[in-house]
Amino acid sequence: MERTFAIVKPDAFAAGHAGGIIAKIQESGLKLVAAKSLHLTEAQAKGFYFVHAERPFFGSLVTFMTEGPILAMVLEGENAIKRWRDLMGPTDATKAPKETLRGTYGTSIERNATHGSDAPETAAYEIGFFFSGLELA
Ligand code: 3AN
Repeated sequence: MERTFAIVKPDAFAAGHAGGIIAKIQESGLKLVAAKSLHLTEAQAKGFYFVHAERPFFGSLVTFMTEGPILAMVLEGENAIKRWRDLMGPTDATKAPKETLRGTYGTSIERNATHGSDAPETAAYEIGFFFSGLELA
């Protein structure tokens, strides 16, 4: 069993797609372990994306991620990290296959509807950033 961290980003949340994305998660067999909606502050978004701090798109990414509420989730299942990334599709929504979440709900490389951890270490960091042990019991 593996856990991964997922976000419905501000673009998809504002457009009312959180329900559709949760439905896809459940159809895929991944278990929704925990979920919460919140509106990130600038400091929180910078902390979450600290690995990208030196990238040219960092400021724009932080502005996007703080423009409105998000849905933060923990998903569980065999190979959950890869399965969720396969459901999302590639980072650039304009190149994502239509049947993927980013292909369906995203509009650009930045406004790409969803986030997913890319490795067990990042999943552990990201889950711990948003959820306490009590919320994951
Ligand atoms: P992924 O979310 O697919 O793992 P990362 O971790 O490389 O992709 O990038 C984190 C986030 O930064 C992406 N989800 C996207 O919103 C944004 N991003 C990545 N690359 C670019 C880029 N070249 N221009 C603008 N935003 C980007």
